[in-house]
Amino acid sequence: MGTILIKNGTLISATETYQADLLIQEGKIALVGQDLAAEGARIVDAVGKYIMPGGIDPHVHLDLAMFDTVSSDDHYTGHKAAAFGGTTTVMDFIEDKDPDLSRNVEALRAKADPKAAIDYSFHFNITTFNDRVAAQIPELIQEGITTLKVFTAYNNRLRLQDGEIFQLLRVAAEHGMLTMMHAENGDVIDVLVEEALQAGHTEPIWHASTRPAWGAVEAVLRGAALAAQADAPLYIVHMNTAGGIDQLQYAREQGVKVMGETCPQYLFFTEEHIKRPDGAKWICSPPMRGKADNERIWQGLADNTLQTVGTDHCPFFFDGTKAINYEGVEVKIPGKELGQDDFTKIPNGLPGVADRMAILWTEGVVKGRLTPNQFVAYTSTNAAKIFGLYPQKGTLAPGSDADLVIWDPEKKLKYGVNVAHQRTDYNLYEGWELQGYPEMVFLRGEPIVDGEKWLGKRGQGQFLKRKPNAEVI
Ligand code: DUC
Ligand code: ZN
Ligand code: ZN
Repeated sequence: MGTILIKNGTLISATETYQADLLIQEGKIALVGQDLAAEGARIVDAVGKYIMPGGIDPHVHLDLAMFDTVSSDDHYTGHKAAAFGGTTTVMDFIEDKDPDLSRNVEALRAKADPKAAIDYSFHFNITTFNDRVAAQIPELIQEGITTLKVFTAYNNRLRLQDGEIFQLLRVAAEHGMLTMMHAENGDVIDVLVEEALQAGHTEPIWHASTRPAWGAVEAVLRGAALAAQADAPLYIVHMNTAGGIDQLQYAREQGVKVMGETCPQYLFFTEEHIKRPDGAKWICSPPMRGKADNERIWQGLADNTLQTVGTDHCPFFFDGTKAINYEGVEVKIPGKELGQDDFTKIPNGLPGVADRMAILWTEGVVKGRLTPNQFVAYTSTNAAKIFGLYPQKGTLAPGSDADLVIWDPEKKLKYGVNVAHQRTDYNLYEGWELQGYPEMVFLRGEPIVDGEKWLGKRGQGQFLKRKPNAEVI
């Protein structure tokens, strides 16, 4: 493994910005300092460029079966897309289909390990809770899995009852594990969906109308209250409402160990997008809301009420009847058209893993809503801390994995489906003018992206065994 010396760049961490050289040896950051020299090293000149820790996206769904299809990025294509966008670690979710929990881990690893092109790990969805499950939860730590996800929606499928969530929070906390929550009100959603279908409503907007914002607001507070009563940490995924951020802020002010993630789609889009003729492109759960929600979520990032920006990357084709070319092969995967006559059949999810960093940089940093240090905290460092990967990941310190991005802050481009490497036929940010983009991306010291060139390989990504007792920030 080569020695690489990155000269004259500006390093950006979650707290500081400073000029330094950075030496990479054996896949790790060996030294950070002034005027470094290393015999035989490959020199990369980063004058005028920023060096940041590789992005960590704590929330993606690759190769996820949904309705009569599957999310269209798998553990190779999704990893490659992530890498081009500056992300070097992703975390997706294991389903608990087999009552022997470890068999589910084996099954997903068997699919993902040969394909993985960046480092990755899994959270574990707990959709059935009983004594047998409770007894197996601590065993997941040996597999390197320290995070459990629960749902307050999707009745009779994924949802746990409040009492079950309370018990799970306690079991998790006892073993230093973190519980994550999808916060919506499953009971209300079921009633409204039934009524909408009875009334013959078919359009995409009914997806949003049947999942009212208040359900998320109430469920965020419910989650925080359960966490407080269980004396357990909780991480609320994909926060989409102003009221939810208010509840998060309130609970944190009361000392509850609750943390929040939002996703770029909740910063930019509203129900108006879902009303467009191609509105199915914006269908995900929870849905986009209004402009006031966008603004409150930005505010939650600006004032550090929120902790991370993930993506919930779960792409589908807009028109899965037509093939696209991916790495020279024609690929066609059923997508949003499945729901053209019934909003409940639109596969839920959006592309985003490739878009996250560049969009957040232009809209957040360039437009003055976030500092560059907050950008690093939200896209990398905080996730490393919360999910037990710090300081191996998420920082540019000596001894850390040399996962980093050389970022060109001057690069201007028109973004869209032809720029992002996501395996789908559309991009939510089509035509957006961006400033700032990854120039080179390194995974454990290996360049995997160099400008337009893909240097990564299937199987190069490592499964990360995460540690329990991670920070609550
Ligand atoms: N929401 C989506 O839209 N898709 C996948 C899972 C989720 O929570
Ligand atoms: Zn969810
Ligand atoms: Zn999700």
